[in-house]
Amino acid sequence: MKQTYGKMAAVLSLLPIAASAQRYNVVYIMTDDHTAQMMSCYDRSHIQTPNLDRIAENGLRFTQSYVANSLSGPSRACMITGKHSHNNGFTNNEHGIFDGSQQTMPKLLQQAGYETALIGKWHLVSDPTGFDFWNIVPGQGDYYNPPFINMDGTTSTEKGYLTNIITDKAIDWLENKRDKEKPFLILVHHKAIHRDWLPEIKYLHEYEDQEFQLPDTFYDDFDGRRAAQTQEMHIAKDMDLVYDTKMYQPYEHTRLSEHYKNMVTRLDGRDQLAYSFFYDSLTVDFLNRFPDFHELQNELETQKPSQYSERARALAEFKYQRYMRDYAKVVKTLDDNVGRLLDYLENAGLTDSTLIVYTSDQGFYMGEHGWFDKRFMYQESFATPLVMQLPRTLQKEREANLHDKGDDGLIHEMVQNIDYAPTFLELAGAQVPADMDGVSLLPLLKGEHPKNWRHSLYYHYYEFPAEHSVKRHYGVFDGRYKLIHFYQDIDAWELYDLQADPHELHNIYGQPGTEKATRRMRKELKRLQLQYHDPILNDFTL
Ligand code: SGN
Ligand code: CA
Repeated sequence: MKQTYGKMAAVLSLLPIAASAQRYNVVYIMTDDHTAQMMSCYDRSHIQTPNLDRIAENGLRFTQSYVANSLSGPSRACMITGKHSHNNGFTNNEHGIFDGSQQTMPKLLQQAGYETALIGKWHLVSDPTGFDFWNIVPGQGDYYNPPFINMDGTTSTEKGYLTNIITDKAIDWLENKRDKEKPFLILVHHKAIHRDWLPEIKYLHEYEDQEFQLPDTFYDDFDGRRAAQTQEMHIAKDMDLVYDTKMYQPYEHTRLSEHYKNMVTRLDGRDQLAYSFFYDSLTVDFLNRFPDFHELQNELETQKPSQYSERARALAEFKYQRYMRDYAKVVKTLDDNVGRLLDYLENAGLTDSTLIVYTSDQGFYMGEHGWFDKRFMYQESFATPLVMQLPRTLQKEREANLHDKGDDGLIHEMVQNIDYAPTFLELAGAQVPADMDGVSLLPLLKGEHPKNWRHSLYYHYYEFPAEHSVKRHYGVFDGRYKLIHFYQDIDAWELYDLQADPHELHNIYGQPGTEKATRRMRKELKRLQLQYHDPILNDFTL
């Protein structure tokens, strides 16, 4: 009898947690192109991001967080469906229209009694479905005085800087628009830190005294990596002097100078003056320093990086510093705004019952290999930052689980953006559909280390031919070895041992001594393609 009572007490003591689990809210903040190298809880070498770090300090930081396809639209589609690109149908930005009639996590949460909202960048072409409220920017959105598409199909232009406006709208929905009787999911999707890194006017002068450290691989020649040799995302070679580095001269036309003018002239008179005053004076310095910039740029475009002359290197490094400074400014406004949203959630008494997630749609290159942009399965763009602040009861459950071991707030298991949907569903007490490719992260959040956790990740990138010229590829990563196959107009295999070669400079595929690792990784790749039903399997015999 005593024993039975003990068991009952144990069951009863679980009830409040189970019941409250039904009501957890989710605030999901996703930026665009924000990479771990520019977030101080991941990497302290460049800038400080105190508010983003606050989420990790109060909660968790994932050290092995990856995307399934390193590009905006596809990444968003993976996140919202919990499925790899070939299973949700949105494989690339250029030809896709997201099929909004399919099963999605927000729809399933609605069915579970949640109120759902989406604010900011959507980028999936069709109108959002599964949201009680949405207010999105068209396409990539604009940083200055941005237009928004409303649910009735009308467009309104808002005054101000996009990152601030998205946060205002998110807070307004949380405070005034939602049904406070219901648990909620809000997706706060920023355009920041997307190209061409236009700063908020008040931060124009930030980071101007900082010299950013050049990555060791800045002058990489891509030996042994055929697909990397033909990319067009090189700071020295491809970055537009006007559009990207903002060295604007009225009579100097570049491929993207008109595009640039259209963006900057969105600013109101006084702000436009402040903007022009700032960048014009930098342009004057630039012209004094590089009167021969046409010839130097020509050298950057035609020579191997390791062969650049000293003057050409100076121009390449000038472009790098401009890029880093402007990117850092855009992060600064973002960090402020995440802080503002966290303060709101705290003051509104919502943190106890809310999971707060911060991530990006993919990582980005900050000069590693000489690059900007993303797309490749190499670490900087395959990985994406992921930090979470847990609802109080869940945090307590975690602490109880980790009681003897201590909690360093780090999760080292391999996770992927297809896992968010199952996680939010399980957190809501809803059924996770069997056809989702991702798995719920809830056990990891609770401090468990499931023995059968995945030991490898699958990746597939499709957007070629397209801007930046990154060839199609798929691959597998097991935490140490990475096997990649570039295909379509190329047939090139790459294998890296990240333990020996963390910067992925030495493609060891086909080299003596790698036979065993290659066999194992090819087998694993095939296993994942079968598991996820990737039709590419029919095109290649592995
Ligand atoms: C735009 C950018 C590209 C970028 C893609 C995809 N060019 O086309 O540099 O790779 O978006 O980015 S721009 O001239 O318009 O700035 S994504 O994050 O949306 O996938
Ligand atoms: Ca992006």
